[in-house]
Order: sequence, then structure tokens, then C-alpha cells
Amino acid sequence: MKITDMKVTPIAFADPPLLNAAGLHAPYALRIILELETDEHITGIGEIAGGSSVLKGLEEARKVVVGMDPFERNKIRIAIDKTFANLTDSLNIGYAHKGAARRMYSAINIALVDLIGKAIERPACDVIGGKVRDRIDFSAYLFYKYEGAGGRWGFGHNPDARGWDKAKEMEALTPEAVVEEARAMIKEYGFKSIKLKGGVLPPQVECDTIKALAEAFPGYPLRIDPNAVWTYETSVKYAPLLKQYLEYYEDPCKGQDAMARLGHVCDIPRATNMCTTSFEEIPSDIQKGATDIILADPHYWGGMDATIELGRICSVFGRKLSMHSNSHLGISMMAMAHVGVAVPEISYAMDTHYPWQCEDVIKGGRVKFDEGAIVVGNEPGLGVELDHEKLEILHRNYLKCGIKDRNDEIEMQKKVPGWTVSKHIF
Ligand code: GKR
Ligand code: MG
Repeated sequence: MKITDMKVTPIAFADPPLLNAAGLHAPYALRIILELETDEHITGIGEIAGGSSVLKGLEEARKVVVGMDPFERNKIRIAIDKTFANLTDSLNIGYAHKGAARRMYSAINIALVDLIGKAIERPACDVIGGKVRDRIDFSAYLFYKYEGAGGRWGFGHNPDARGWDKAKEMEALTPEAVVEEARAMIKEYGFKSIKLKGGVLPPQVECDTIKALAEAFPGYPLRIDPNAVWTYETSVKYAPLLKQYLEYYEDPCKGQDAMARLGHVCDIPRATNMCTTSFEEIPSDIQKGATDIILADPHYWGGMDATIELGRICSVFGRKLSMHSNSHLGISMMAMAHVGVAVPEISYAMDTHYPWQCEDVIKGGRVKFDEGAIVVGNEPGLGVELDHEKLEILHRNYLKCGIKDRNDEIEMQKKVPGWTVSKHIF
């Protein structure tokens, strides 16, 4: 089998005004949809975070991938690595070549795994080693937010919205409002654990929010993720209070050194998707004792195969695995779910932003949750098909919306003039 084309389509979909340590989500989130076509008329699909450099990179990657055999994933990975080692500077894609190559290959790997699954008529999880479970839990991913549902051309605000659809348009800037957000999301999706995106309001308010959530949802495992804008001192100060509530403390402070020091004085498990985000950073993480849990993500670590490898490495060094996410649609949802049922070391409910979105590019409606989990069936590949009409609508959104790169800081400055990431430290 030969790859005959790789279609790369940037899209934009409505995203609510969610707050985080980097600022504010824009009204549209960007993704890129990949279609790998073959001479046997089987197509594999993938989805990855958007942005101009990734787009540029994938255009280059196409030249490498076309003509190769999709079953030869190792050769394709090496070819992409080599290409970006030589090309990064001239493309000016702005990050070290290994990181660039890994992101490009992540997208391609997801599409390859889908393609092979479709070719052999087996689910994607079988292509990466097979299921160790049939379903994988996700957590309710809560955000402080401004009022609104995002979007500008009719996809965002829905005057007839009810339940979660209504709740996700509401402002949530207090512990009480976040508890209401959680109630509506959990009622709709059945999640059994909760993650709070922190690093937004003063740490005491965020700890009060965690306490309010613990009281409203007794027995639910909780996490807070301040995205490393708490200082080491603040992270230490709030640890005793948070200890009774948290299953893990996600990136409270910045860098492996600070996270390692935190481990000496705080016995809440420390998790990261910030200080250790690549295989190259694992040795120093282990040496320093920086973290207990790595948040994998097939979109950043090198795809679905790489998540299996990461799981093995983590188990060798006594680390556990959870899953990071970003605003995404159904292809990514299923890539994460297939990884979730196949990687034995994943031992926590995984993150997903999916409830915050209302559109999709897949046929037959959005992916369904069952009691907070996704059940992975036996449909070939990722188990979802691309809907080209929907893809075209979201591609037109991309062309119209004027956003080419995510920049939460600039978006925040529209609400709070003068706001900067560098001054937003607690
Ligand atoms: O969507 O605002 C967001 C999150 O803050 C996201 O950008 C992070 O990458 O979810 C992520 C995290 O766990 O750090
Ligand atoms: Mg995080």
C-alpha cells in the first residue's frame, strides 16, 4: 500500500471564554484535520492543535509521507525526524526541531493508526497493541470563565439552550458558580472525577473552590492545575490545605527543579504536562524526582504508538500516567480513547475539553459518553468517519475568523487592558 496524498485542513470552531494562567480562550479554537489517502482508497484521519507553524510544517511533511507505505510507521517517523532536523530553521517554525518533528509526526501517526485499523478491519487500539480495558474514564474539566459560549457567526450563543448547554454559557468566577458548572457538566456526562483549571484567581479562592467541590461531590477525586503560575512558596503554602482533597497536584510551580523541591515538603502526588513533555526530559525528571505522574498526550509525545512507549518507561521508573488535553473535536476524542483503553499504565480519569465544544467534523453526531467514560468498540480504526460538509463549514470559519495562532494573552488584553502573562504570578 502507498500513501498517495496527505490533505491538511485548518479549521476553527466555537470555544467559550475559558480562563487560564496564559489568559483567555479566543471565540474560536484552531485544529488541523489530516487525511492520509492511499492507492487502495483507504483513508486515515487525524486531528491536531492548529497554528501557523504546524500548518507550515505539515505542508513540508506531506512531501516526505507521500509515496511511503503506511504500515512502515518507524520509517515514516525517522524520515520526518530527519526532515525537520534540516528544515526547522528555514521554515522558522519557532521550536526546536525535535519538538517540531514530534508534533508533525503525532498528527501523522494518529492518521496512520486509523488507516491501518481500517485496512485490517480492526480498531485502532489493536494496531497499538490491543485493549487492556473496554472503557476509559474521563474527568469533568472545569474552568473559571466569562459569560458566553464563543463563536461569532451563529455557532456560539443558543437562546434555547438548556442543561449543560445553558450552563456552559454562564459566567463562573466564584467557588459557587464553579460548583454549578460542575453539577451541570456531571449531570450531562456522568464524570466521576474533577479537574479544576487554576492559576486564574488568587490561590485562596481557588483552594476555596476545591473545598466547595469536595463538599458538593463527596468522594470524587479532585485535581487542580495552576499551570505553573504559583511560586514554589505558594505551592508549599497551600499544600497542607489541598492535601485532604487532591488526588494530584498538577503543575503548581514552574520547572523540574521547583517541582522536585516541592516533593520534599509535600506528599500530594505531583503531575505534569509542563515540566516534562518529551522523552528527552524524562532522564532529568527521574534524576531530580520532579514528578509522580506524567500527563501523556498523543498529540504532543509522538502519536498513539509513543503513548504506549511512554507508559512502559513510566512503569520502569515507578511513574504513573494520566492524560492532558486541549480544545478538540471527535477525531482527537477517539484517538485519546483508543490510547486510554490500550495503555495499561494510565491510572487516572483522563482530561478532555470535549464538553466545552458543540460542533464536530465527524459523521453521525458527536462522540457519546457512558457514565463519564468512552466505550471503545470494534469498529475499524478510530471508529469515526470524517464528514466533509462539516469540515468545509469549520474550514470556512477558519478563513473568516482571522485567528491563525492561539494567543490567550492577547485575547485577555481585550478584556483587561495591560494584562500580561509575565506579571500573572501568585
Ligand atoms: O485549555 O486553557 C486550556 C488549558 O490550560 C490548556 O491549554 C492546557 O494545555 O489543559 C492544559 C493543561 O492541562 O495544562
Ligand atoms: Mg496541565
